[in-house]
Amino acid sequence: MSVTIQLNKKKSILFSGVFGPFGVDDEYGRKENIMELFHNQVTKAQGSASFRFHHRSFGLYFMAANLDTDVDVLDFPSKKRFIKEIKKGYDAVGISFIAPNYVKAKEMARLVRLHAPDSEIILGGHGAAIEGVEELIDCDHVVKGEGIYWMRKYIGQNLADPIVHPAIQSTEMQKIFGIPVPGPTASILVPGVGCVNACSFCSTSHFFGKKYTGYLHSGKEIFNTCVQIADERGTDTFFIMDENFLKDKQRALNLIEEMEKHDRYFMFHVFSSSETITDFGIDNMVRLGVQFAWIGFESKTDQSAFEKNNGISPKQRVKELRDRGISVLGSGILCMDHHTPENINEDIDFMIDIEADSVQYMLFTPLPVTALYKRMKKKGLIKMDLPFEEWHGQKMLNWNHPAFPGDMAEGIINGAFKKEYETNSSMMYRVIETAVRGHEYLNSIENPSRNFQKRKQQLHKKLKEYSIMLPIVKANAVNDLEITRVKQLESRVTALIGKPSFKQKSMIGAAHLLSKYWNLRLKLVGDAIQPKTIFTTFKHADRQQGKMPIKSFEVTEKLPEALKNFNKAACISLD
Ligand code: B12
Ligand code: SF4
Repeated sequence: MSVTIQLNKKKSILFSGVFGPFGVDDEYGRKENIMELFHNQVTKAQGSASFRFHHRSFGLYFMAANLDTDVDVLDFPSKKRFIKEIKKGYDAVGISFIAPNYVKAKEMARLVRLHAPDSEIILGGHGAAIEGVEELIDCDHVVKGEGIYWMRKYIGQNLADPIVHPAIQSTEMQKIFGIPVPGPTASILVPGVGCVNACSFCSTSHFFGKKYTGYLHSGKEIFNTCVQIADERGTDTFFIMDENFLKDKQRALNLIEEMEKHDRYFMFHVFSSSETITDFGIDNMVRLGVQFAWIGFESKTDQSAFEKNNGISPKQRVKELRDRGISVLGSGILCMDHHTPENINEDIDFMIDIEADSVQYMLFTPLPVTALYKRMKKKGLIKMDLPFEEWHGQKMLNWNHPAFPGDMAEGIINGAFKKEYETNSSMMYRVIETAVRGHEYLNSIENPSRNFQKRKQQLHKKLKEYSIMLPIVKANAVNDLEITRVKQLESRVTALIGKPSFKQKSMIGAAHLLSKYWNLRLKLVGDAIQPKTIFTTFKHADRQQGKMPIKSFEVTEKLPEALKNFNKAACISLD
C-alpha cells in the first residue's frame, strides 16, 4: 500500500538559478561576468548611455509551466535565500547554470546534500555540457540538452501533453541614462530551442544536438500564444528567444497571414543569421513586425568564413534593415585563430564600419560540447587549469593563442568597445535614428497595405516615446560628433512627429533630472546593479483547472548577504 502511495505522489520540484551577487570578484565569480546582456557585452563602454536590463532565467519558468506537479522557481537568490528554500524539503532541486557559473552550481549541490539530503539534485542548462560534470559535482542527474521533455519523463508525465507558454516579461529592469523605459516590457516567446547551422563555436546549436526542437509548430499556434500573452501582459511586443526564428520560413510566413487575417499586428525582436534573412526577405521582416534583429557577422576575413555569411555584404545587410526601421545588433568575434596584433584591427573596424545600432564583441571562446572545443582540445590548446569563472569571453582567452599571450586580449576587447562607441555614437542615438529611417521609408510607400499602415503607426508611436531621449543623448554625448548627429536627427524627428508637446517637454525635464542623478550615482558608487530575487510558484491544481499556471510573488532582498562583506557602496538597490 505504501508503495502505491509513493508511486502516485507528485514530486515537488524546486528550480533555481545560481546565487548572487553577480558581476563581482569573489570566490564564486568575476566582476566582468555581470547578469546583464547589454552592459555585459554590448554597451559596456557607453557609460551612463549603457542599456541596463535584467533578464530572468527563462528556461526554468518554461519547464515549470509544463510540468504536472507543484514547481517553485527561485531566480537570482542569495546563498542564504537558497538555503532557506531547500530546507523546505523538495523531492528534487534542479539547478540551472552556464559554464562560468560552475563553482556556484557545485556549491549549491553541496548545500542541497547538507541541508536537504533527501532531495535529488538535477543539473541542467549549458553548464551541464562540461565534460565529466557528473563526477565533478555531487548530483543525481545531469540533463545535457532540452529540459521540458526530460523533466516530464522524470515525473512520469505524458510527453505528448500540449506545451503551455508562460506569460513572462523579457526584462525585469530596463533603464537607460537611469531613466526607466516606459510601459510594460516586451514579453518573452520561446518557439523552440537549437539551430541547425552548427557554427563551430556555437554553444546553443551543439548543446541541442545541432537540431531544432520546436515547441510552437505553426504560425497559428504562435499567433494564438501571442494573443493570450499580450492580453494578459498588456503589450504587443515580444522578444523571441529562438536562435534562428526565421529559419522556419513557412511558420513565420503563416504567422504574418494570421496577423493580417485577424488584423492584430505584433512586434518582434529576433535572432537571425544573415543567410536566413536573405531567404526570408527584408520586406517580409517589416510585415512580420520585426523591430530588432541580432545577427552574427563574426569576422570579415575568408579564413573564418561561416557559411551563413557567404556572399552577403554585412554593411549592405545592416543598411537595408535599418532603412526599414529594424535595429541591428551585430556580433563579432575577436582573437580567432587567424588574428594577430597586426590584423585584429581589421575585424574591429569591420564591425564599426557596418554601422549597426550596436555591436557585441566577444573573445573566441571554445565552450564544452562545441566542435571548436573538440578541435582545440585535440591540439592541446585549451587552458584546462583556467577556472570556469573566467570562461565568459569578455576578459581573457581560455585557450593558448600564440599571438595573444598574457592579458593582451582584455586590452583589445575593451579598446574595441570604446572605439565603436566613439565612432558610431551611443546605442540610444542609433536606435532613434533607425526608427526615423523606418518611418521615412514607410512614408515613402504609395498605397501601403493595411499591414504597412499599421507598422507605420507603431513606428510613429515608438518614435514619440524615443524622441524624449534625444535631448538626454545630446547632454551626455560622448563627443562633438554625437552632438552634431543628434542636432541633425532632431530636425528629421520634428518633420515626422512635430515639435514636443507641453507634456513631452515636462517629461524631458524629468528625464534630465533622472540622468543627472544617475551620473552622480555612477561617479559616487559605481555602476554595479544586482537583480532582484524572484520566487514564483506554479501550482499543479491551477493547471488542472485550466488556469494559466503561473502564480507568482516576489521577494526582494535589498542587499544580498554576501555583498555586505564585499562592497557595500557598489551595490545599492535601484528599485
Ligand atoms: C538570456 C541569456 C542570458 C541572460 C541571463 C538570464 C539568467 N537569468 O541567467 C543574460 C543576458 C544576463 C546572460 C548573461 C550571460 N550569458 Co547568457 N544567455 C542567454 C540566452 C540568450 C538565452 C537563454 C534562454 O533563456 N534560452 C531559452 C531557454 C528555453 O533555453 P535554456 O535556458 O537553454 O533552457 C533549456 C535547456 O538548457 C534546459 N535547462 C536549462 N536549465 C535547466 C535546469 C534543469 C534542472 C533542467 C532539467 C534543464 C534545464 O531546459 C530548457 C528547456 O529546454 C543564451 C543563448 C540561448 N539562445 O539560449 C545565452 C547563454 C546561455 N549565455 C551564455 C553566456 C556565456 C553568458 C555570459 C557569460 C555572457 C557571455 N559572455 O555571453 C553572461 C553570464 C551572466 C552570469 N553572471 O551568469 C552562454 C552559455 C555558454 C555555456 N556553454 O555555458 C549562452 C549559451 C550564449 C552562447 N551562445 O554562448 N545570458
Ligand atoms: S547561425 Fe547563430 S545560432 Fe545558428 S549555429 Fe550559427 S551562431 Fe549558432
